[in-house]
Amino acid sequence: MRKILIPVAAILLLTVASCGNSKQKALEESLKALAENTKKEIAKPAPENKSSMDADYLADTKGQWAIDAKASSTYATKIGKEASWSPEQMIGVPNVQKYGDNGNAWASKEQDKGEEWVKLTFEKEVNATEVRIKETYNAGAITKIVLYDNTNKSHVVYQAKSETKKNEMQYLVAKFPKTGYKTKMVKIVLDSKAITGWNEIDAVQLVGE
Ligand SMILES: [Ca+2]
Repeated sequence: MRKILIPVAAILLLTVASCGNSKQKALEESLKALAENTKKEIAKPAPENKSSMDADYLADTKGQWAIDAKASSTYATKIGKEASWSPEQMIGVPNVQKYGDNGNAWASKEQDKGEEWVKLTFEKEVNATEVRIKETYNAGAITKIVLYDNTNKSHVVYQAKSETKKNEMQYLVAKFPKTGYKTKMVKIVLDSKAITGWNEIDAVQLVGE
């Protein structure tokens, strides 16, 4: 918008210079209005900021964020919480606020190798009703969610074809009837080949009581 306004202002200035005094005041006022509009444009917050998408989930007393994380592979070159793109980047509350490649999220070693998985552990065992996965880059590659009960038996609670590639942040929310078993471990399977580019995950929440 600013780029358009500046040439318009320049034309108006030239007009003012070649005009008689009678029209000058009106033109000066137009220029003033243009300048004010420009300020308003600049003052607008960035439209990409979608941090509010986390608010309801952060407030959910039945939701837990992961306390431990593992993955089939990682783009991280070092081990642990401090390493960008490590599995540990999925631990805790979401901390990626804008769509894009971000070291505060997990990324696999290769972009489009094929099947990848991540495994999250939560503090408290619950009868689960929902899993929420915050995808922050090249979203849509998740094909399966598996819960493990306290005998380590696996239960598939979500299975789907990968979605269409999304160039925006999203939560994949899988809802299912309350499990008859207790769980505190979630495995997420991704078809990284189906959605080109790194399919990054910022945080995972397990819902239940
Ligand atoms: Ca994160």
